Amino acid sequence: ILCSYQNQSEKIDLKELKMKKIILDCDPGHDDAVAILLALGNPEIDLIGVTTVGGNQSLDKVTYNARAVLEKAHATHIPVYAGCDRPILRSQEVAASIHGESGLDGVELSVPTRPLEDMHAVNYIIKTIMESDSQTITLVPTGPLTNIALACRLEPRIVERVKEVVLMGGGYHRGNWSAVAEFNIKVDPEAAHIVFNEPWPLTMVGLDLTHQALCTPAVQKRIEEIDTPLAHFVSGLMDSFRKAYQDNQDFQDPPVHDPCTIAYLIDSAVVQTRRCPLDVEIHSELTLGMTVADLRGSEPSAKDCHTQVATKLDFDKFWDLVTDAIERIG
Ligand code: PIR
Ligand code: CA
Repeated sequence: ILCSYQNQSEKIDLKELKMKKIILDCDPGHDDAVAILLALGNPEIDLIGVTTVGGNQSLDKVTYNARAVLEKAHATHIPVYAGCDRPILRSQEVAASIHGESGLDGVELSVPTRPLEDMHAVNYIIKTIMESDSQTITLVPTGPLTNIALACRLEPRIVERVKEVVLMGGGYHRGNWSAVAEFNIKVDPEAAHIVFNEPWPLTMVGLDLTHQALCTPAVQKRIEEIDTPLAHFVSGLMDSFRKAYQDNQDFQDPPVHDPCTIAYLIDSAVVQTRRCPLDVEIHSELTLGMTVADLRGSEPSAKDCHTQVATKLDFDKFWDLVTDAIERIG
């Protein structure tokens, strides 16, 4: 009996070891909310903490939203840390035209029962990375990069300890907040410049990829058929996200950007990538916040190049992961 108990606990340890430990740094945001749910509901991912940053809406609003989404998903064990309330240099610009006044317009939010943690997100990120084994923590930013940039400056040793950074932001062929710049990068380009230029392994899951993650009516029907309060909550989010994208971005169906980062971490076959040098434009007015990818020549090796861009999404596999996560959470 003792022996089988030991084996069982060893198995549990092995399973936990296999799970990817992530900190999700977000600004919910309709698609950030789906990223939280995919991270919670997938067995490969160990969501150890959620940090928030002013972005889609003010810091107070997106922090409340993160807690409300966790509450809705019965995940009050996940700690939430509030971070920076504005960009490093520039004045704040929110995406109310897309996410509304609340940041999660269109649904009724659960009242969070778990209090907000009493530590700044930047300090939490540093403390967690410095106290964990090296190469065990993955950072997943899905908002402006203010917290991550400041963490690098406050404790530069985190850079070589982080396993990898998988972020939603940028794009190599178009923008959504200007012709060439994507919102998360455009609103705090200096922060993005810092994060892209640190030598850690970095995957840019940009608009080239996320514009393939459309929540079509067929996809939304699948979500509704799960028929739990959480599934109807997600469907409600998608209704208002669709309306905003039709009214403001000339899309029929909304692209659900942020969970693509998590999908890549769960199964790298869902998101194809291409290694290439990347940098962020911070000097020009016309192209401010543009993520410039050098796609010339043959693909460099990981040894020669620490950055890569996401190129192609496996649409069916992606939505299988999202619906499976919503189902598992219940
Ligand atoms: C901002 C967003 C989404 C759409 C627009 N038009 C603006 C938010 C999303 O939360 C995502 O992280 C990223 N920023 C996409 O630009
Ligand atoms: Ca976001």
